[in-house]
Amino acid sequence: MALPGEFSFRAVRNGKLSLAGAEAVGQLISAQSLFEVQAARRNLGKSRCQEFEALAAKLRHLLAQSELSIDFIDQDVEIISLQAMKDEISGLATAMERLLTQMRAAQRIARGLSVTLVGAPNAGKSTLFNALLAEDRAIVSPEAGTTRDIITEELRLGPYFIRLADTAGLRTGIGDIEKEGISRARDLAADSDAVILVVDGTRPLEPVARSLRQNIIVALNKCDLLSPAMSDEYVKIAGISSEATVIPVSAARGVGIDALMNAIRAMLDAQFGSGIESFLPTEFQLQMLVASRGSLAQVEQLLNTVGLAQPELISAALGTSVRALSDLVGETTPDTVLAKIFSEFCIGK
Ligand SMILES: Nc1nc2c(ncn2[C@@H]2O[C@H](COP(=O)(O)OP(=O)(O)OP(=O)(O)O)[C@@H](O)[C@H]2O)c(=O)[nH]1
Ligand SMILES: [Mg+2]
Repeated sequence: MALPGEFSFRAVRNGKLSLAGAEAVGQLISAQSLFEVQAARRNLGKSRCQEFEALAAKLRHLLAQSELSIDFIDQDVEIISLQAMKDEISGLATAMERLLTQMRAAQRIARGLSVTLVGAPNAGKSTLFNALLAEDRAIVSPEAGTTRDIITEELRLGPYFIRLADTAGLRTGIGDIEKEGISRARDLAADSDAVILVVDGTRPLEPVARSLRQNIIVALNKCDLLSPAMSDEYVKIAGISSEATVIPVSAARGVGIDALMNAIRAMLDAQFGSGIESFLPTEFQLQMLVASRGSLAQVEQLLNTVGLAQPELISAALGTSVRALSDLVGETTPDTVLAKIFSEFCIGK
């Protein structure tokens, strides 16, 4: 019987497939969303590794300069000036940081983002939840305290897969079950990538709903019962931050739902947009880039403290940085790492 990932492993061993390509095959097999499928397909393309290879090439060039400085240390020849070295390194560090940000954002998108509806009881959270899903999912009633448990459903929004959550209405002075629901709602809101504060525009804002952190979109609900002037007035009186995006909606009538969707999309784009077209790294690949960046930080520190006086230390750190990148693209990956990568594949493949 074939071992896990044996065929991809043979392809890599025989130079038919790059290691990054094999990782992309693995990502494709385990993909759970369209985003992951698309990212894995992009990763399969050869060009995806070029960014890392270009970085590695620049690092190798600097390493060569540093090695030359060791050979000529007794003679008074300057191979590369301190300033030139510093500039090169800081350029590379910036490029790596940018890649890291994009790759982390891509990982977050792949895992799915969370958007949570919170607000006072009866504000219309469950009605809005149903309207966003275009499905009669959560129970809606005129009774305050209808929703207790957190209800989640998946929702597709452009490139994002979202776990949309409906929660218990936030209020004080109630029974134990509802209290537990409220505490869960608060915890979830604190961990969410975007929070929608649903407020009932016909009632004063509950103070308990004000103490939420940033990343908030205010859905000013029941606007079917309000004139536009009343909506504006509400925002002022309720003391909603002028920085918050306020979208008037009528969850019951389906008004303003598209505008709300667009606001959510914009909030997610601001945080994760850089990951949409990015290289989606495996955990190993991300670790290698972090390691490479870490060694570069050591080089920066050396340059800032002893300058070029100890080129052998600079060479060592540059060497470590290059090796991490080579591991990332699979030029020099040790057998233990290979075994680990392929063990996560299904039999054969
Ligand atoms: N007029 C009007 N009524 C609405 C609107 N949205 C919700 N309602 C009504 O408001 C009441 C409460 O709605 P729910 O969606 O159950 O409110 P909730 O925020 O989930 O309430 P809890 O789960 O108790 O915290 C229901 O009677 C809804 O029909 C709206 O846009 N306009
Ligand atoms: Mg509810």
